[in-house]
Amino acid sequence: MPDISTATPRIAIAMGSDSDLPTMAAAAEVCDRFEVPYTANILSAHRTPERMLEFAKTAHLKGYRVIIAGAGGAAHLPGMMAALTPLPTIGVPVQTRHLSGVDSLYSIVQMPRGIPVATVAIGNSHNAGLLAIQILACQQPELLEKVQAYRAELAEMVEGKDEQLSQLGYRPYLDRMAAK
Ligand code: RP5
Repeated sequence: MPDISTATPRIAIAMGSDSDLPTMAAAAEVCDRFEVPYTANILSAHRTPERMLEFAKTAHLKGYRVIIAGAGGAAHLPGMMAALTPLPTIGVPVQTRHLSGVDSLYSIVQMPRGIPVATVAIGNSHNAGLLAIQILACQQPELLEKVQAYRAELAEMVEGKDEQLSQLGYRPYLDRMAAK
């Protein structure tokens, strides 16, 4: 595995609070898997607006190519960062206790014309990570190959499950799933 610790981070993972970290960790895991350097920061649109502004305004100058921003509730972070950066911004609606993340989803997805946030499903920072990788892969043939390999792995996994289901029948398959 190449040493990515000294490489320029290309993906910025931002979150409004450390309480978002369990959700956002999957985006970091995807970056690790694809060996793409990234940073993870807590930047609140409401509690640290100046820090968030500075980070978003200068991100492209520091070598970042994509921003992933996750937040819950009022969830202004992705939209505000998108407003401040020319980089593509991917929004992750974080699940909330009272409204299950529908509040976060609506807040993040309903951007005005001109300032897009590519919004993934509630809690799905895994897909945010993959989308960020795919954006970078447009300029990096070796990364594109890794994306293809990942897709092939997914297909193989599903085909394996299908085979098992056909062999075992649905009840034993369900029992085996419950035992896991
Ligand atoms: C948002 O408020 C954060 O993104 C988080 O999802 C939510 C709650 O934050 P904490 O009160 O847990 O710090 O700004």
